[in-house]
Parts: sequence; structure tokens; C-alpha cells
Amino acid sequence: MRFGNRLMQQAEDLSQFSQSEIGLTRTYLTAQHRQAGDYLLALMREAGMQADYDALGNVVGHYAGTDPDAPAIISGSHMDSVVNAGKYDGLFGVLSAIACVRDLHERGIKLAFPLEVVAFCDEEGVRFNVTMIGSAALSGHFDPAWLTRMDAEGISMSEALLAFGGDPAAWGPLRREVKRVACFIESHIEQGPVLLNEGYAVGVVTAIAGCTRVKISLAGLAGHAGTVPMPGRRDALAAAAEMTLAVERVGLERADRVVATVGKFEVAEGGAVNVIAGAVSFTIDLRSGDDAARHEALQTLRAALAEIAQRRGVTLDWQQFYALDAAPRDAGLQMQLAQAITHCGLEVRHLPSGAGHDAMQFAAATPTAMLFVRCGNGGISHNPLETMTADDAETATRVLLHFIEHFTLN
Ligand code: HGY
Ligand code: MN
Ligand code: MN
Repeated sequence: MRFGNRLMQQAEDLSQFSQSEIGLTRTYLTAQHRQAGDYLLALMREAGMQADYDALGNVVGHYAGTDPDAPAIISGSHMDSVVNAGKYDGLFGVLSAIACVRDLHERGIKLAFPLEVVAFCDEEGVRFNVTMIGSAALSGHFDPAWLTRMDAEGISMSEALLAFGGDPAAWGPLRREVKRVACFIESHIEQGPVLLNEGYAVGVVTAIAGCTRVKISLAGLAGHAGTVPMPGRRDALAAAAEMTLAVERVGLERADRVVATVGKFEVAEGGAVNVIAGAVSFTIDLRSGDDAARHEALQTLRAALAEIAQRRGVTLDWQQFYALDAAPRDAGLQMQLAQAITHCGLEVRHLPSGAGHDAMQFAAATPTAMLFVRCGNGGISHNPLETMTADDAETATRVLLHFIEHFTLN
């Protein structure tokens, strides 16, 4: 095995850089970001790359090509995690790309195209509620207003960047010139059951689902739990609970094409056992591979929540804070990826991605492709039970390497 065991060990090593005692949580611009970044820098340098942090905390490695005019192949994924995460979400795409460059370096091979490997600093958006910060910067979608976003402790992204050693004023030059990028290829665990259930080690991603995220804030009337009669209460928590079920219902009624989730639910000041909740907020994450279906579901949901708010006498504030359209993958690159899979003696399975990925940020101007690798435990992810095998890590890295070595411009 050229890659699999080493890659699994590296993922194990990196999982120790966690903000939580139990499980893995690694968020943007923390000491754990630095620890994992330093580990990845060392791997990149060992693999023959010039590597360093950029101004926003991305970890970027460069492997020169033989043709100074050739555009670069960029490969990578994110190095941050959700709360209580698995070990492979994001990092598999970084480690497999590094392993490919290391293999070329050890064989003394330089390709015509320069190679860039990127560990994106923040894709999950846990700390500042802004997702895909690193890939947005490289693809020209960074919004400087994000720098004023505060974390739960009231620290702004700009302050955290300065404390990390980054430079909040230097995000502009991170944008890659479109003509200097040949393609972006991301390998990633599937985070679902399809490859596992159908017996495929890897798959070619056809499209990444579009996603809209909304923060709902409800204001009712706080009151004494013992003295306020049931009829006529303006209970923000009960209203939020009914709305949460409405989110689930809208998703279930469109289960063939939409998923809808309430992932965060907060009672102001934590609530109290003997107080009718006056203020509650929650988040909605609504996705579909079909943008029209997502928009229809969102409108239906918005009307349903408004009716509940009106009937229950609570006010509803609807703050959409994220929206990305479905992003089909480049057909030519899908074909090259399929050829790499065939070359490795495997059947080709095409499938969509319900999860969002950094590759979405590049799709508007750069040919992008994604390679999925099977995960175990029913495909579970965003959960410490997330798992994959060294054999599949080996297979996926061989496919990625073949794709990179035989890449041709469309
Ligand atoms: O939410 C997602 O799909 C990704 O894990 N950020
Ligand atoms: Mn994730
Ligand atoms: Mn991911």
C-alpha cells in the first residue's frame, strides 16, 4: 500500500488537535487551527512543496511545473471541522492531495502544470457563521464585511486573524487569476450511504446541492410559568417548536428532492424552568440539487412560519445568511475522473453531493471536479462515528494521482 495506511495515520495524528476533550472540534483561527496547520505545512514541505499560511490562514503548498506558462491544478479541501466531528471530513482531501505530490516528488516527476495543494482555513463556518472563507478568498468571492463578524465571545474575525498572525487587509491578492487555474479537484468522503450500499470505493460527483440558510428570531411574551393561563400565551418556545416541525414537514413532503434541517435552537439567556420563553432563535438549512425546488420549498416554508407566528402572537424575524445555487461539475473533468477510475480497474459510479464543499466556490469560473470516497457506518458524517478504510484511502489517492498525472486542458 503506497498511501492508505500513512494517510489514515495522518488523519489520526491530526484528530488530536481538538478544542474539545471528547471528540474533534477544530475551528477557525484557534490554537488547534495553528497546530493542524503546522502539521500540514511539514507534510507539504516533506512532499517537496514550497508551503506556508496565507493572510487568511489557508495552508498552501506549491509544486512547480515544467511549463512556466501553464495554469495550475489546484487540489485540496478544508482543515476545519464541525463541533464533535469525524476525522476525515475535509482533511481526506488535503492529505490525499499531499500524498499525490509526495509520490511525484519521490519519483522525481515534474508535470507541465504547477500543482497547488490547499488546506482551506474554514469551510464549516462554526466560529463566525460564515462558511467557505478560505475557498471564497481564492476564488474571488470573499466579502470584507465578514471581517466584522463576531464569534460567541464577541471577538471579531479581524481581531482573531491579527492574533493568529494573519492579515485582514491582505485578502485581495489571495484571489487566483482565472487564467492561471487549469482546474480545481477536491476529493472528499461521500458523507452518505450510496457508495457503501452499492459496493463502490469511489464515485464521480455530478453536482453539488444548492443550499439556503436562514436564522429565525421569535419574540413572544415572557411570563410566569405558574400564573399565566394557557390560552393566549405568546410562548416563543412553543411557537419555535411548532415551526421546527413545519420545517421537517416541508422537507418530508418533498423528500425526493429537498432536505430541510433545524440545526441550532436557542432560548434567550438559556431559558428557565419557571419562565414562559419570550425570545427564541433557530436556524434553517434547506438544500436541493434543483434550485427551483429549493426556492419553492423556501417560499412554502416562509408562509407556513408566518401563519404560525401570527396565530401564536409572536413576531418573526427572517434573516437569510447564506445561499449558494446547485453547482454542476465540469463534464470534461468528470470524464477524466471516470477514466482515472477505469484505469484503476474500478467501475464508475456518478452521484450528486447533498453536502456543500469548497469546490462550489470555484465552479463559476474554473472547471471543477470532485471525487467521492466511500465511508463506513452507513455513511455517517458530522459525527465521531465517521469512518473510512485504508484500502479506500489508497484507491481514492491512486485515482486522484492518475487524474492529476494525465490531466489535459478541456
Ligand atoms: O454543510 C455542509 O454541507 C458542509 O459540511 N459544510
Ligand atoms: Mn462538513
Ligand atoms: Mn467537508
